[in-house]
Amino acid sequence: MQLYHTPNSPYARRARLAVREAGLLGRVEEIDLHPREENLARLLAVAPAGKVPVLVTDGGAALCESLVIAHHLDDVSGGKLYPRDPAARERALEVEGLASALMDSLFVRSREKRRPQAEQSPGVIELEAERAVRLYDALAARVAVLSADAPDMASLTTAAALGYADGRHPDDGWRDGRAALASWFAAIMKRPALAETVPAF
Ligand SMILES: N[C@@H](CCC(=O)N[C@@H](CS)C(=O)NCC(=O)O)C(=O)O
Repeated sequence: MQLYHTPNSPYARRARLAVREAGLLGRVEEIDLHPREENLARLLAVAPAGKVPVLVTDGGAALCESLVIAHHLDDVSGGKLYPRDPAARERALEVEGLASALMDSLFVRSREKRRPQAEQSPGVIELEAERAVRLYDALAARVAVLSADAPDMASLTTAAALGYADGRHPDDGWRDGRAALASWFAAIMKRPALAETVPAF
């Protein structure tokens, strides 16, 4: 398999974490497309959406969307990325959804803030900042579902989203008043998969 990524993309990090924690690193060639502008033609050759990550499977399918990629890697690994117990699986899916929504919100706000000043929408920035606060709180309230010892996609998506918050939105101060979430994040960051994929913002 081949995984097209860029080092600072939280979505690509989610997929790269999935590869590692599913024990599939030996079967996946990671292709770094940074700098993006120079490598756009290479990306578009496999991905009409023009977004990373993209996973080209052993069967030659080019999968876009990090969630789709995570599910395929779960299949390939024989179910290493999601709990099997139905109740635990539901809880994990709930948290993965929240973390995914946080990632989207942080990314939208970051992109908005990188536009020329005259094109920025203060309304969008404010809306997304408020959304992020709600989602930090929701994740903090579900910290019991997160694991640093045996992380599933709920934990890996949350770690990728919070790592992106550290890089792009440090002023959010997501650790403030969320000590248990901060402590879990510090613990999961010690795993090799997390350490190997730290973005360089
Ligand atoms: N929903 C997609 C989002 C992927 C995404 O937006 N990737 C960004 C990098 S962080 C990208 O490639 N953006 C390029 C663009 O918007 O043209 C996923 O989960 O994979």
